[in-house]
Amino acid sequence: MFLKTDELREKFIKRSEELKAVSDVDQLRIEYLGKKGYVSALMQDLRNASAEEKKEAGKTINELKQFIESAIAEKIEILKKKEVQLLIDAAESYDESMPSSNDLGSYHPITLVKREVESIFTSMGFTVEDYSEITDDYNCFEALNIPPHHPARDMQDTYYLSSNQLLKTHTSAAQNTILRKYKNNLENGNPIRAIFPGRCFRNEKIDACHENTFFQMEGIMVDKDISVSNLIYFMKTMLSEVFQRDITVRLRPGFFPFVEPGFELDIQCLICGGTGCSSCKDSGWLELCPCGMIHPNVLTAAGIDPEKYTGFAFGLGLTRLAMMRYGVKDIRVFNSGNLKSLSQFTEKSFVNPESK
Ligand code: FA5
Repeated sequence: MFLKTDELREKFIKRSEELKAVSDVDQLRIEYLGKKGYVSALMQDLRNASAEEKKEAGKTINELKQFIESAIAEKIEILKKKEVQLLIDAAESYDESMPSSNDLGSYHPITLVKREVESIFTSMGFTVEDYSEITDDYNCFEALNIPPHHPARDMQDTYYLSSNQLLKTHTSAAQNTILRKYKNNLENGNPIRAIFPGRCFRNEKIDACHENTFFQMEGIMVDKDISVSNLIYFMKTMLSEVFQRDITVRLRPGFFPFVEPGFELDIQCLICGGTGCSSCKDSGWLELCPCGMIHPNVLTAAGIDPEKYTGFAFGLGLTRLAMMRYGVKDIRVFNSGNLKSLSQFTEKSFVNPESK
């Protein structure tokens, strides 16, 4: 046993010296401290040992565990510092002789808001996933507990393509693919945490708050014992980070076949302050982020056992969030291609390091 712990310690030190980025550290942590990692395996080996042996070897294993934990924390600190330094070095290498000009272009406000929300969620351990704009009936509806002829399909007037495919009507269409991609995480004792922004298409009647082409950002989290409290915590954190001030929200029951229970999360209209205007269809509220607990049929369709795992999902209206974030009264501005309007946003709200 002593031999094994010493060997593992040596091996760990060697591996940890080879790490180059903060993102690599997690893999090493799982290898050593995860449920199926080396330290657990050592603990398992002790099952048939005598009480005396257990006491002695248990102490040694715990020392090894503590050593690994603190070495990992130290390594993260070192790598973080290195990464920050790299950013600083890169920033310092900009060309001072370049003329300062706005002709270089600016980011679209939806890109800015998307990046902001992405960085909030990645700081909470979520991965950012990409998904195609063209999908099929199975992913967009059936895998989401919406069989053919289900009335919920009427809520999303869909553009079908001649190839039996369709333009995705919501980012939920990626749920099945992402759940499948990461379902092995669960067996290894790690949660699934992912966000997937994307462009959606619906044959909508266009007005100040509806477009036929708009952006959403889906988020999912699955693990043992995930509940509505976790969902509310993440929603609150995201909104307070985006707006950096108190905003009024309301949560009310909402029906979506792929969640149970389901909610509508509305934000009080920031254009009119809740008194009613064309941006919020005179209601004072804007539907922003429907959400709920993932329906067991959706987990089953992705090969995840709903008896063992639960999860939440949300579908954030990114275009509407950008409206509220920048005080844009009419959603049509975003797809207008009007550079005079669109180029205002970068400088007003964000520092854009790439434009240096
Ligand atoms: C959905 O699309 C569900 N997939 C959301 C969801 C995900 C529910 C996960 C539960 C769990 P809905 O059709 O309400 O739901 O659209 C979600 C958000 O997208 C809306 O609140 C709104 O902010 C935005 N949205 C919907 N349609 C439009 C549109 N035509 N123009 C602009 N934004 C829209």
